[in-house]
Amino acid sequence: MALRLDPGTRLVAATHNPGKARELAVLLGGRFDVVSAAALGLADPEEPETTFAGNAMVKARAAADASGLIALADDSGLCVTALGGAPGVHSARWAGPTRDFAHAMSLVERRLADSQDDDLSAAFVCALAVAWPRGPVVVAEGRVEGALTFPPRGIRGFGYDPIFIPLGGAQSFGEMDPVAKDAVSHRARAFAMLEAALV
Ligand code: ITT
Repeated sequence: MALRLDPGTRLVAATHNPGKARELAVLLGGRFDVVSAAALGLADPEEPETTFAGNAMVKARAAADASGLIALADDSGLCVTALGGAPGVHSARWAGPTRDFAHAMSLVERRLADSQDDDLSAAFVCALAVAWPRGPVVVAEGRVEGALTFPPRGIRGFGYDPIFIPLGGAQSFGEMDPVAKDAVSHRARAFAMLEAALV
């Protein structure tokens, strides 16, 4: 089987996160026939792994096998240097069952204060995996370095975007135009690597 994605291929975007789904749709650029996990009624699988790549592969595998379609999954998060890489693969969990990111961002601020470390460096990491039904899976990881800022700035984007300023930038991801975020984001970098691996 050729590990390539021909234009027009039917794909399931295996995420239940609307912010990610929006960004993935832009990256896929209308080149594929994309159906959402929600539209297919796919379950939100457990994320048992300790790495972004491991979890992305689990999510893609589950969606591909359940739907019979090629699946694209994303596992991502914010890694804070002074917190030993937390929240990392637990980034969604820090927002609790109601996905309250105002709470998650203040938790990051409190944990930083507790650490008494003034290092504000952090990175967003994204692993994207493509799985073929009962077939192979390909994964790629992208990363963007930056620094945290408090209080949160901006209302664009999603999740932890308002507290993250990419290296060399002046605006937080929450303030940046979505096109500008896409030009440097962990998700866009993972996507470029995935495309390179698939053609
Ligand atoms: P799916 O598993 O259904 O894709 P999820 O939100 O549970 O959705 P993750 O387990 O990968 O996905 O959680 C990653 C969290 O990290 C996500 O909920 C965001 O809050 C945060 N995150 C990832 N990428 C981000 C980005 O580009 N901007 C802001 N926050 C981001």
